[in-house]
Amino acid sequence: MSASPAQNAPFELMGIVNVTPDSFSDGGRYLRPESALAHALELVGEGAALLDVGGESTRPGAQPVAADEECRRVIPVIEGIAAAAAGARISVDTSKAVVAQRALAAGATIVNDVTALRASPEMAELVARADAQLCLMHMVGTPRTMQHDPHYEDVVADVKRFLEERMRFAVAEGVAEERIILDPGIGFGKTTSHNLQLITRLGEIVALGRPVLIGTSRKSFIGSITGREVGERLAGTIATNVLAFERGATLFRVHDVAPLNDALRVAAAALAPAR
Ligand code: HH2
Repeated sequence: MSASPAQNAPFELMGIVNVTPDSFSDGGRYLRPESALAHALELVGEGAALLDVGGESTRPGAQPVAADEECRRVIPVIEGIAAAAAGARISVDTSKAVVAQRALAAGATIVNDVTALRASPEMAELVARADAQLCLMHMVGTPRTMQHDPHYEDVVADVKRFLEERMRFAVAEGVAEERIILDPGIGFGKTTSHNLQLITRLGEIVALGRPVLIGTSRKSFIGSITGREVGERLAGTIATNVLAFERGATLFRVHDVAPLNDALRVAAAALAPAR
């Protein structure tokens, strides 16, 4: 039985489509456009309302990829998903305006910029002109440096202040506030304790008034708690996403769509009387 998104579900699943040789959990698996497309359509069948297509790994220590190569990886996949009209919205996971521009022309409607508009000066204007949705994520430094002894006064307050400032910047550049999604950036320049504090106190980020997206899927803090390898972190992924949902997140960026769809539907049903 295939699992479609529940009607009026209070959450949406964003299926991860990594068209990269080096992503931390599925690098190299979907490098051919045909396999990435088949995987994307499978995720829609499992209940993904959004697909996040990325051509550059952001794992700790990852090397940057040239824009041409990133386009070569993601554009055929975005075109394929759009042509299949599978019913999922397409997000492009990029911090380069040229890649975002081509992705939007190919059928994407969301730009997921892990640098929150700090990498490409033209990105804000491009998003504004296209009236695309924009995900602003918190990260300290760059993927190459972010895990070098991350330190915060109060991680939740610092992340909240950063997201507030980035949202103000985006709006000043012409992006409609209603188009903005916020993401605390789990694993991006954070220790296990920082990640756990962000999940537990996620309500403080939700209080900023925009939809909150969370990406814990298979990340290393789950491994550091459970001792599990990357392919064995589904249970930890479910636990963290259910907690984030209970605290007000509505968008969940995950590799394993079907089990997360079940888990969040049950959590939503259980919490419905209290909401
Ligand atoms: N995490 C990853 C990549 N992009 N975007 C948002 N908004 N939030 C996240 O938490 C997030 C993200 C890292 O995960 P993954 O894509 O699986 O790995 P890699 O960056 O190695 O491709």
